[in-house]
Amino acid sequence: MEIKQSVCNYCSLGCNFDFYVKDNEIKKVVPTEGYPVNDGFACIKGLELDEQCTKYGSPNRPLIKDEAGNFQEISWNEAFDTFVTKMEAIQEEYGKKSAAFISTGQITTEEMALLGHIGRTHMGMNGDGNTRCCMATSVVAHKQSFGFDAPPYTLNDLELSDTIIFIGANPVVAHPIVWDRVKKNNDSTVISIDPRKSETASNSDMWIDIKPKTDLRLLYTLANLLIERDWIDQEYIAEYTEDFAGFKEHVKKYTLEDVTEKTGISRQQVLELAETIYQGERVSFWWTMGVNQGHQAVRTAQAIINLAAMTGNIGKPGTGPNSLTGQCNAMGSRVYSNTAGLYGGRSYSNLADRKKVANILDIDPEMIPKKGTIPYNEIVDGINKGEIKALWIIATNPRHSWANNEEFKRAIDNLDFFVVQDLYPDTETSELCDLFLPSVPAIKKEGTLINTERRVSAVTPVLDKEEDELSDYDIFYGIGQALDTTDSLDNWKTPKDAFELMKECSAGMPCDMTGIDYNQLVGSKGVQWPFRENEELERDQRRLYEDGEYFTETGKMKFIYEDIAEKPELQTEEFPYIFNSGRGTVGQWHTETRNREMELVEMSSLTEAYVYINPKLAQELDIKQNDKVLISSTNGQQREFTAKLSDTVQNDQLYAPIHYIETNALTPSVFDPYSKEPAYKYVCVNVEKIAE
Ligand SMILES: Nc1nc2c(c(=O)[nH]1)N[C@H]1C(S)=C(S)[C@@H](COP(=O)(O)OP(=O)(O)OC[C@H]3O[C@@H](n4cnc5c(=O)[nH]c(N)nc54)[C@H](O)[C@@H]3O)O[C@H]1N2
Ligand SMILES: Nc1nc2c(c(=O)[nH]1)N[C@H]1C(S)=C(S)[C@@H](COP(=O)(O)OP(=O)(O)OC[C@H]3O[C@@H](n4cnc5c(=O)[nH]c(N)nc54)[C@H](O)[C@@H]3O)O[C@H]1N2
Ligand code: SF4
Ligand SMILES: [Mo]
Repeated sequence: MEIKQSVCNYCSLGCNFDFYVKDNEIKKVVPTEGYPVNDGFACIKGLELDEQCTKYGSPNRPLIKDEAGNFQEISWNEAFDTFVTKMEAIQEEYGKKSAAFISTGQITTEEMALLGHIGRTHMGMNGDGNTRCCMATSVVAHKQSFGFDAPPYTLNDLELSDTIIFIGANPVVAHPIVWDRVKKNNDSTVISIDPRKSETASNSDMWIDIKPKTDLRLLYTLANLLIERDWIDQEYIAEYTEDFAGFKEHVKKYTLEDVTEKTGISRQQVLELAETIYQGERVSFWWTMGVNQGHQAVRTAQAIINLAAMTGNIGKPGTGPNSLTGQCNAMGSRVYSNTAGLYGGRSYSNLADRKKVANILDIDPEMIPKKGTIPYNEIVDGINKGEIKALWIIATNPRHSWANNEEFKRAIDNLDFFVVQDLYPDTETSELCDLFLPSVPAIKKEGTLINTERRVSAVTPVLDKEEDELSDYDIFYGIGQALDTTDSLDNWKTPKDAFELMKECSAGMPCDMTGIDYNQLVGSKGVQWPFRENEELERDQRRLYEDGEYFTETGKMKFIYEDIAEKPELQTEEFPYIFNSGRGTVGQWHTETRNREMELVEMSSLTEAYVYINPKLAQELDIKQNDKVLISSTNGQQREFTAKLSDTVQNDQLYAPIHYIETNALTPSVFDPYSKEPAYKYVCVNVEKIAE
């Protein structure tokens, strides 16, 4: 039996597994011992990677819709020709920007890079990723505060911390290995800031039951308290940061006076929290979607960064303002997808960067766009305004997952040509397309993924592809070859070629990976960037900013702050409750196209959309366990849910898992002004029992 080590392509932890393979069949999946992320542990999703595409998989060949609306199989060459002919005709008539793509954080770095090359450089499209729904806030926060989108930590910091503060993060469900590592750390105080008594809050030492979307006020109040009491690291501030004086002045107005009224947290608790941060020797802050998905999300993320920096909790073991990523290759998409930024974290607007990349790719610099893509929401708006006529979706299911998802359906109905590239032809999005391009799952792919702590890990083809099966890489390459272009794509022939190009683009940048040997990555412990050519790898856990050097022009971390904005809407008599949404259970993954293949998850998950309601509220509304309720949102939509009574949600709030299409029917089209990330987690609704 052959043992092949590869990486899990669900969440951003990037656990490694040993796949035992015989006669092109996976016999056993075992978490890799000694791998720095998961060291012999894993969650149910990774353990069932062998189930991928066994029950529902795709046809090997592409599908095209006939006049009657039924899919018909065609050859790959026909599919590539159709793709290119239709896209080029539309672009000819309406301009290059009348075609767009929306991609993902769930394909390999090499695939992302090639897609960026084909879609943006060659075809001149706009193209964004579903990472806009997820990480865009952290990206902007990092760029502005640190000068580069580089999350500072290594996961080992969880074990080295004496005070671990989760903000809008539920790792018990969403990042199980993070929680495992918290449990390994016996000497820490764990705090969870969440409006809901999430699985993580329930298992923490302290639950801060904050009112939804008031984190910024809490964080500014904490900063003010720490400054007033001189519980800060003056030396660090003076040496390594800039504009602390402005920040100090700014937070003066955020006092204990009205903190309880505004955030729902008692003064005593706020004080206790400030004291805990002060007394902690190694304090780490970990945030995810409860922060990133909000109407003032970037500033909230930066308030966390400010708090960590002013208390000297950055660049040292067990510290950090640490944003956890979501999807397996969110980090790859952030630096190598050629969408919002140019390869290697470079800038489209910088002529020297464009020339450098053109030189590496051996193309005319004029081919490289001079600015980043328009964001996801503007692509959807552009379709609805009739400016964008063709859309290509890769490895995401936006008919289900996009905020206010009926808007997305409306957009699809407006398109002249709609292409979906997925594992399955029956996702909510795939079934609406004109042309379906099937890819094999990651167990048949080659390339790399970059995890939440910047660790590059090898995707090894565990199984061989069957006849006519193509990976996303092969599909992009096929489209590239069908294009009428002078670029032969000769330097992009294989995933390894793409990796070598990206390595060159990364040279001298904070995400430098010129020291990584593609072949040696297989079966290794992975490598965190930066890792420069000729550098010795002394440790397999490395963090950034250990020397206090940031990537800003001044080399200092910037304090960034702003007045607190009005909430986009307030609870009214008509819409008195706040509708929050997020992950349901460990086994469930987003729109559930993949985890429906997993028997254990299928058996244990509910098939119908459900919502958590506080028992007291339920009683007031005469709602009993498992009653059907109708939820009406301020966005004009109403959907039916099954009521689950639970005191984990507060009396004026509801919580719905995102794994059911009903949830995003109700979410708003509200975005952070800087990151354009949807504010999924806050919308005002009403709920009523549906008469039997
Ligand atoms: N099992 C499983 N794991 C996953 C995923 C999955 O689908 N299933 N998806 C992956 C992806 S892509 C991502 S991005 C991550 C997401 O990981 P998380 O962000 O940890 O997950 P969520 O459940 O979206 O949200 C976290 C918490 O934010 C809270 N929250 C809501 N509003 C606020 C607020 O105003 N303030 C604060 N402080 N908290 C708030 C919610 O109540 C929720 O408990 O998970 C990854 N892991
Ligand atoms: N209300 C609410 N909505 C949310 C969120 C929330 O917290 N609240 N969270 C948001 C977040 S953080 C995220 S990341 C998004 C996720 O939203 P989506 O990206 O829409 O969710 P997935 O179900 O992961 O969709 C991935 C698709 O890619 C396909 N796929 C998987 N692997 C491959 C591959 O190798 N190649 C190809 N071509 N296809 C593949 C799968 O079959 C699936 O259809 O949801 C967002 N939506
Ligand atoms: S924790 Fe994340 S990376 Fe690890 S096995 Fe589970 S889904 Fe995969
Ligand atoms: Mo995400």
